[in-house]
Amino acid sequence: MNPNAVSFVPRFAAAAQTPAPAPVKPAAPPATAESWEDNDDEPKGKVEAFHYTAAPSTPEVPHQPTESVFKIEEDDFEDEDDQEEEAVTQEIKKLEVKEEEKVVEDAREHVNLVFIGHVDAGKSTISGQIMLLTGQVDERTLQKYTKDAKDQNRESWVFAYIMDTSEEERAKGKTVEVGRAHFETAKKRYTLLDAPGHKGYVPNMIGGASQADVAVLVISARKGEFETGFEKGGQTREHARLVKTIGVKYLIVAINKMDDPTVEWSQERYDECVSKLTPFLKATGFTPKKDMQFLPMSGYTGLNMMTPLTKEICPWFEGPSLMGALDALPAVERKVDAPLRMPVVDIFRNDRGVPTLMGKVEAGTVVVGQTYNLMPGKIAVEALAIETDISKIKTARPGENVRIAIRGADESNVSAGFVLCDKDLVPCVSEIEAILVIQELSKEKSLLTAGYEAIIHIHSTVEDCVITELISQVDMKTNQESKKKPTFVKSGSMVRARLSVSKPICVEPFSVLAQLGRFTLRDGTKTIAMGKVTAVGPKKAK
Ligand SMILES: Nc1nc2c(ncn2[C@@H]2O[C@H](COP(=O)(O)OP(=O)(O)OP(=O)(O)O)[C@@H](O)[C@H]2O)c(=O)[nH]1
Ligand SMILES: [Mg+2]
Repeated sequence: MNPNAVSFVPRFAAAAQTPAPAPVKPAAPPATAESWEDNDDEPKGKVEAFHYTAAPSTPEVPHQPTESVFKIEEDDFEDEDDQEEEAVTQEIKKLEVKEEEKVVEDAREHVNLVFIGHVDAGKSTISGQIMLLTGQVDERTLQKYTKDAKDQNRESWVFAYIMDTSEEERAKGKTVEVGRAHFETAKKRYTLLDAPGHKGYVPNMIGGASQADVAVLVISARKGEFETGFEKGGQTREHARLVKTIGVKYLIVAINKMDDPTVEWSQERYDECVSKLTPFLKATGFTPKKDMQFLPMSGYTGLNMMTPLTKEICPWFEGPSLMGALDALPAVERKVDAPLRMPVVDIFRNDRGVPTLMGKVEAGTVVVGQTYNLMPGKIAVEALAIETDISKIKTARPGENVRIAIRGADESNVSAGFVLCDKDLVPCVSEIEAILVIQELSKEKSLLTAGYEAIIHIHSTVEDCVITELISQVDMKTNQESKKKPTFVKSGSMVRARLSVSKPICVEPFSVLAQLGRFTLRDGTKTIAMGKVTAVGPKKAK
């Protein structure tokens, strides 16, 4: 995701709401000729932003924490030019005084939700609609977006404009950076991540998905679009495989655009999509009813998003609305008592100039006032204050997406990919052993051999790597490993291999902590393999 992305707060003060009834909207939006192009033109611009090995000292888009809890009155700082240390000390004092009164602990589960799927399936429209239906976009803002969309000849993208805020995204009608927002229901709190569907932005998509617990795979039921997005290539398959590898626990498959004139809530079309998708998703590792469910919906009209469908609209569907399905998911299992692991997605200065880490706690807890270590380098840092998208908290538990103001490090010595730990340090290595599931190799490099160079994406780290050894071929069905070392492997096979990374990275074996032990390998614009770390560090002598 874009580490510099501004949190979505069009109207911060909006009260948390229980789902509102879906608004009555005009009929289906006009389909424009360009609405379904998965252009081959390689997208330019912000895709590079994902390679955040070096965090920019001055973010292009200043980060705007939602109502900052680190706010201090102006006269607290008599001399603005004073040493940074002094400013930080003042900050801490202030924080200590106000700590008790401002802390808001919320017992509701926090869930990280990512919208994935082929380009133009409707991910941003659904995300924007959620913001609207949870009362976070006021009428005036919507009117402005309606006008902007009309001016750019993209009337039907009005809800997508709520999430797609950059000029590039609006001009193209495509998400580039992962959009981020927060919403709540009576039962849960959600961080929403709106991933781009275009194949050129897969690295950005991986960044967002790597923080998610639950994914909503958005499928367009519109005539021709389901076919392009799933049957004839498209990003549907790659996204589904990616989220499974990355550690997403539940998949909701939203068959979207059911209102479209080519669909008109047809049960036949819905069943066709479901029956074609099911075998593929099962093969990917999702089991219907257990960790996967389908539902029909329309992001554009808001139908079946917050409240279940009425019989007048759709007499044949008995299931829940999107929000009903999300709220009913079992609580995500969290490793509260495990050693602390929080991969750093970004480090920036908050509005008072205090270095602040952004990331998701994957295991363990972070408590204000305690000292921790940032790896690599074992840099000791103190957690001065913690805030989520909506409130200040004292303890961040696994699953929380937080910003932590720290003392002891800053953007000069810490960047994305570092991991915040307690005394129990995360392994930091330049060699790993892993099981790789080979995806689609290119025509030019159709055989994967020792010496293959790729880019590894693991939690918030992106690094160059090389496959140094193929150890054994693994049978996909039986998991049996060959005794003989393979000299090469092809697309669709599974192999145990050793990898060497250009710089030490923080990883855990998959069996210890899945989130720090799953990765993807990319080569150019392709995801060539997905992997699970089986051992860390140099090869052990036998
Ligand atoms: N009829 C109809 N059109 C929809 C619906 N949802 C989205 N669309 C249209 O589909 C087009 C693409 O919508 P987006 O929300 O930008 O799609 P996306 O999946 O975010 O696309 P990328 O970000 O490029 O991957 C727009 O013209 C939307 O109006 C829907 O439920 N019904
Ligand atoms: Mg989008």
